[in-house]
Amino acid sequence: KLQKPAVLWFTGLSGAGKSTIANLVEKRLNALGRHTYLLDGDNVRHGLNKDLGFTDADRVENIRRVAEVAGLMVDAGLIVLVSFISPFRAERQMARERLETGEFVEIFVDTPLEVAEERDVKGLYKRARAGLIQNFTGIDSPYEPPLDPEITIESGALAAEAAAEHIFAFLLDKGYL
Ligand code: GGZ
Repeated sequence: KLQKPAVLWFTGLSGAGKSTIANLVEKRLNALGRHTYLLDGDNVRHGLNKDLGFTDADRVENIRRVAEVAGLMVDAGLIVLVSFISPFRAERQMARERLETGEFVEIFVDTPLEVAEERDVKGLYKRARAGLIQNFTGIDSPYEPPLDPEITIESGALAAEAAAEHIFAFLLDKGYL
């Protein structure tokens, strides 16, 4: 293989900074000539998964399909960046088990609820608090933090660029690049 395929699986609350960091990491990988694909709500929830909402059952199915697609892309040799809340340990574990040892890099974007809610870039937390959105992660739907992620980003403290740098350094150090 010309490059070592892998899934960089970003998990964390809405507004934690997953997609911002994933985009920066992808740019760095592309600058090295690595072929990548970034799976996120924008390109999956409007198409493949447009039949799914935010009940527990729908999130489980959302992540199951995302894990399958990420696995197929790894079979094709890509470095796949996955950016979903992916709130449940069991489905993240399923995604890990779909792959070979070392191919799954779990990145916990550990932004506290208070910080994400304070930022509230899209006003979703405010709407959830007002009861206008149901099953909102961190408000009335659970988030199960990873117990043993490969990387933890405390993005309350670390700016997105620094977080991307940290992840890139990990990939270099562990022989992914
Ligand atoms: C959580 C919701 C909800 C509810 C809409 N709960 O900040 P965003 O807007 O851009 O990211 C959130 C996104 C979460 O979708 P995921 O596919 O990542 O979730 S999961 O992995 O749990 O399936 C948010 C928006 O969708 N959003 N309603 N109720 N986030």
